[in-house]
Amino acid sequence: MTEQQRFDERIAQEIAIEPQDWMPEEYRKTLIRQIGQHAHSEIVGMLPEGNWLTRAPSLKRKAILLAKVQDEAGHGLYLYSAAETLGCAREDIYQKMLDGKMKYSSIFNYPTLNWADIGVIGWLVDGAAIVNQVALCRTSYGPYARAMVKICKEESFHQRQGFEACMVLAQGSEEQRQMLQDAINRFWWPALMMFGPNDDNSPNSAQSLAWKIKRFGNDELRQRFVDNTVPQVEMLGMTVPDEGLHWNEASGHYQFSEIDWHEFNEVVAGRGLCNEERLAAKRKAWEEGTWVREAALAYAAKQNL
Ligand code: FAQ
Repeated sequence: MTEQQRFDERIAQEIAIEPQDWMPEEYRKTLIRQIGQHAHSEIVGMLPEGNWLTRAPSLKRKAILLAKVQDEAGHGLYLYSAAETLGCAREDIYQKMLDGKMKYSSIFNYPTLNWADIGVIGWLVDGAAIVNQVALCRTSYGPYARAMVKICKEESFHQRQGFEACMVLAQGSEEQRQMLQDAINRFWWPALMMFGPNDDNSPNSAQSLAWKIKRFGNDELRQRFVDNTVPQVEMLGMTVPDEGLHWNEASGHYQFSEIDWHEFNEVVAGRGLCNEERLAAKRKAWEEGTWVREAALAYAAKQNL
């Protein structure tokens, strides 16, 4: 049996591929790309929420937000470790992100303008991330699948705290209710864009599905998110900013309008509202952290003497 046949058999039998196993070069490259982008998303994703750490409305909310942002750093670290098992160096893929040569999720290029945005990010953004990541718990590469299990548990807590923060606003003053609706209006479509282009325009999907890196297409997961979330919007007494949204009796799903793909493509190409600001913040942190990395390395070298 050739190495390729052994690999194909493992994929067919749902046996995880592990770092020491032979794998096609393209499989390895696709995983480094996806896991790397996923890791970058967690790290850049700390910025929009970090913006509100000093302005959270109470000590309780500040403590929760601090823990959530810290979890995101942890998720980034697991994911960089998972990527490294494929033979890449984290410094290298991190530098690619800083140079704009590797992507991170489009969602983090939108600004967080008011406190309701923080509740809505937990509820909608983590909610969308969970739908995608629960599917990835069964991805074919072992270290990625295992990282997803722990990450999903933490994201699930994030999603609930986000919904709870939104519930408080929904039961608050008229001004608070308007703030919540405004945040939903701004984050609804970007959250739907997190699932990527339509399947017809998704160059990586067919091969990633065949290799079981992806378990479902982008459209199916996006639909799952809409079906889960519309009743939650209604429960809050809020509305979805989509006049075309309706329940389709025949399909058993909510039908929604076409996404603004021009906006999606612009944001992914680096021309979103906050792309420059996000990368500038990460470059500054990297440069200003040089002495910390040097000191840590010098300390480690001394310990090994
Ligand atoms: N933004 O052929 P496809 C989080 C790119 S959750 C930017 O469909 P693929 C938690 C795509 O990379 C967010 N780029 O690609 C959190 C590809 O570009 P390339 C992170 C996007 O990979 C919550 C090209 O378009 N989650 O961070 C986007 O098969 C709250 C063509 O697309 C993950 O990364 C986009 N939205 O499917 C943190 C999940 N969509 O590389 C803080 C893992 C597509 O060929 C606060 N990733 N692109 O130049 C995946 O499941 C997949 O990579 C998809 C895209 C579904 C995102």
